[in-house]
Amino acid sequence: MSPDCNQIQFADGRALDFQQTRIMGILNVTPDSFSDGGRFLSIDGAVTHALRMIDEGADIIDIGGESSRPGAEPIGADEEIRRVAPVIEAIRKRSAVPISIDTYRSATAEAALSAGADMINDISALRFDADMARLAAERKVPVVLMHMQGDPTTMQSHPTYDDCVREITAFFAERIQHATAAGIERGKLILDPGIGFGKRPEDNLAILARLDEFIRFHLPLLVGASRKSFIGVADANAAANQRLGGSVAAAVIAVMNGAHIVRVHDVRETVQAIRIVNAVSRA
Ligand code: YH5
Repeated sequence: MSPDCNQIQFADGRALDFQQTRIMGILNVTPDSFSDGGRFLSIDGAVTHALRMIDEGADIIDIGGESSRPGAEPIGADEEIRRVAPVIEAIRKRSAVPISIDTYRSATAEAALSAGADMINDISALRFDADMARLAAERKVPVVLMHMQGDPTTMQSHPTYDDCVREITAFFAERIQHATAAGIERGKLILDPGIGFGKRPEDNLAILARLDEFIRFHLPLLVGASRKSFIGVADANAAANQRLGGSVAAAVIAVMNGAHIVRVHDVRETVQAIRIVNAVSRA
């Protein structure tokens, strides 16, 4: 990858360029997201949803088997793999779309890569599983390094910062060092400030306002604000399914302030909004 991060390269030699903003569609594969009436996981439902997001313009599908919502209960790697691997295989049969695995467990990432995933999205930035960096280095896959204060079970209990953006900047510098020392090529790294992960509402707003400060690393920036609670806070605690307008606004601001990839639930609406941003910036 060039120093001004024009693209990321997958292990098979394919690349994703950033001539245009890239849309990462969220695919939650948890029993509550695609269930046949409760406890069972529907592979078909998840695959159908992925194909729909691809049709709507998603450039990457990000698959997660464990809810990383604040306070959610962790599951084991075996259950996580059982959820995501069949869905990855089924999408891979039907589409060449780049697939990202949203996990902090190396066993899950390894199974996902074997099933056909192309990149690792690690909300712990290689901190929670000591084998993750080695796996990423060996497989030569792109890796998202996301900032989080605390861990998913406790992160929203009392997040505090002097200066959130400065602390995230220092975190990125340290994590890039860690990743490259483990043998991951610098050009495989993608940085994500981790909106909603141990952040107060004002921290999330500051991240969006000052996203351009992370451009200094000359690495692609990923932002995931879609439907997160700070959007509800700005609208009388709007429910998660009532946050489309705020989510699209957050994606637009992220792109205007330098994001290369936005991670979203509502692909069609976000693609439409981002096309306008890109068209105006070229006008
Ligand atoms: C992210 O930002 N987020 S999972 C709470 C919500 C809505 C959505 C209703 N994985 C990110 O999407 N990976 C997640 O309230 C992520 N960046 C990256 N790289 C949390 C999520 C969500 C949480």
